[in-house]
Amino acid sequence: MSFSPYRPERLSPEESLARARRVLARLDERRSVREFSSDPVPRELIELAIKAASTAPSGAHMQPWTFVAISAPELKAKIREAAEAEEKESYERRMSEEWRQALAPLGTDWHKPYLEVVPWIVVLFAQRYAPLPDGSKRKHYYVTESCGIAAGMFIAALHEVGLATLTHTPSPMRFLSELLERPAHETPLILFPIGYPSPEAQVPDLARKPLDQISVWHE
Ligand code: IYR
Repeated sequence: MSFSPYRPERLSPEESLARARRVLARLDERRSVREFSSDPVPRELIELAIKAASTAPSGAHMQPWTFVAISAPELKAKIREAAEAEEKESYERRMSEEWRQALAPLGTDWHKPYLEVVPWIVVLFAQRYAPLPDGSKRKHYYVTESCGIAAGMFIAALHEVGLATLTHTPSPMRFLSELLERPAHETPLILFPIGYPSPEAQVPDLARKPLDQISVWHE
């Protein structure tokens, strides 16, 4: 691999601090949304958010992700139907009492109407390896970590352009591989319903943990 110079602009301390506060304020405004508007979202906005996500670092730069973007109404209806079937089973039988209680304050249940309301669903698939033309497999490294970082950047990019999403993980997610006809080396990781929030959207009054509860310092 060839190398080239990397010289990002060095900011003054004041400018860095001002930007750090701005970034925090922007990210702190973001909320996971479960009530969406059906207003259309141009495909280009989704393309750009996927490209932004794909700037994420990845193990050995293997970029082990596939973003499947869906606006086709029939497919969204099928995804909703299959997700609700799995979620109903989970809520009514598979989840432990402890889990159910942890979710109770969020008020979630197995109904997922937003899967049909949103203009777009994007499903992030993790490529566990890459199949090579000779039938062998090229190893991928730190796949879940890499895809997790890309997912975070995707969410931030969507938020930055005024779009809302939800990290939805209908469990188990195998049905997505079948419905979306993904190959065996890809496993579904996160489903993102994407759109503008409904004007009536409500979000729970969550508190973010303060710095002293989420960090430990050695200076
Ligand atoms: N996947 C289910 C349940 C669920 C699980 C967790 I952990 C959450 O933070 C929220 C929901 C659902 O989407 O309803």
